[in-house]
Amino acid sequence: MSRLIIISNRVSAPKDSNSGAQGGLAVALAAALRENGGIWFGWSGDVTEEFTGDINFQRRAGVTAATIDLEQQDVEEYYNGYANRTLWPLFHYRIDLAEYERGFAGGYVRVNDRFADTVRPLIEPEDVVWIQDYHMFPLGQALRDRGCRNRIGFFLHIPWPPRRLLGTLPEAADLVRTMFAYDVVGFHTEEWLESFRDFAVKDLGAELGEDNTLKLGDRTLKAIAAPIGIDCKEFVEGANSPAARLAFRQMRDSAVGRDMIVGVDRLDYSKGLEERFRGYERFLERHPEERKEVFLLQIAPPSRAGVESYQKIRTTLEGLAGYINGRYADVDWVPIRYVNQGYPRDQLAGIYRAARIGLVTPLRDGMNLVAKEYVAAQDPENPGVLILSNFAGAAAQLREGAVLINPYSAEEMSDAIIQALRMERQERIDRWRVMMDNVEKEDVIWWRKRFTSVLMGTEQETEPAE
Ligand code: ADQ
Repeated sequence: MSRLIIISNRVSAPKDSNSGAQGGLAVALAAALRENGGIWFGWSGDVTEEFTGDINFQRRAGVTAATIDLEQQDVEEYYNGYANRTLWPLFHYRIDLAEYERGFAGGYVRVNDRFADTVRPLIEPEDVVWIQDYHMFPLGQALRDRGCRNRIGFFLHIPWPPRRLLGTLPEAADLVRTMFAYDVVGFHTEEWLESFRDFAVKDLGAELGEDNTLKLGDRTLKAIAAPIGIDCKEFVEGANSPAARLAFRQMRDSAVGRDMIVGVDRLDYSKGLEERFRGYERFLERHPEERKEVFLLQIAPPSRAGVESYQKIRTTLEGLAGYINGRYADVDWVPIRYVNQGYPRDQLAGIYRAARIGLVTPLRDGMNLVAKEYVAAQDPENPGVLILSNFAGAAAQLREGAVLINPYSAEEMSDAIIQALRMERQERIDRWRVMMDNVEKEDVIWWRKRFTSVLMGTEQETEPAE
């Protein structure tokens, strides 16, 4: 069996094999590494004065983690810059926030070259390489340029934008051309895959073959849709753990008979938090009779604080939560509990379970695992209702059971909240069951196997570098 080399911006190999703190993706990738053997390579998260390329190896819970430090300028141009100020907003359809700077683009290529230089000597001829996410689009090509003939796959965790949007990026054609270094390219949904195919065919002149194979020059890649799931079994167990039961009881006690609506998101403009608050406000305005009967718990730990648009969204939300609370709160009731910290996963599961409604309303999201976690945490006898944005990748799998909305419409959000609050228990159970069937079946292990089986089954001769 081939060893697996996983490469991602950050390495989150679990500290111990039972650690649930990491989330499904890290657990699934670590499990793949334990099964196949191999290495998880990436940035340590630390900054060094001058780049040395020294690799720090650590053995963590049966997984070998190999990390390198980057220079401050690398972090500014590659991570805060091209990844999070250029690609992230663009790929989430926010070209108004996307910054196109040659300095960022240059830093991005430089850091990908640094990754390639350092990881290349670790790759043995029979290894299979699996690269994760938008920080690393050109890494496959950089490895090919260094004579790497291994099978290489790439998985994108965020949406792929429509071709006309992508076309606004000055480096778009080059970036997509480099992706033909991969043997397999994976997306969460058919929609993201179609947009990629569209660009490759119409803008680069790639030839579309059977089964979403795309040929450009002497390279052929296979594009697949492989929706990521959660570690459902672990999450259900977590939801029944003592920590979850305690969190559940505490939430129920503090709710004093009121229905709780919960939102859990990284503090990111793509998650539609401003629109969510406005939709909830519309609900309070339209339904005065419900005012003291419900409250919204919004958990939003800050992320990417080094990027200005994230500082702005944080300020906006603080203002909006304060405004809504000021306008509607009473001495014995606050409409929004706005919390900026993270919680251990078991506790989170208890909180999800105590919520009558899970409000997951991103404006754009590759998948959205919170939607699936909310479903997995529910009490099968008395489940809550998932209100889900039509623009989350998760909507493709959960559309039958969720109440789907357009998150840009405050009225739709308000109507969905009232529909969910009034929904009979039997309808809630029926809707939950169809969603849970999917969350159980297409879990994170299923996702990982789907991707790696296609990747490992792909045979392709690559000409050695000149
Ligand atoms: P994210 O944008 O980070 O991931 P998401 O899929 O929702 O979005 O995952 C967030 C994770 O963080 C969840 O597991 C959630 O439980 C956890 N989390 C959030 N807030 C938390 C808190 N306060 N305390 C503890 N845990 C918290 C990117 C893409 C997504 C895609 C994933 C995986 O943007 O679209 O689903 O990768 O591919």
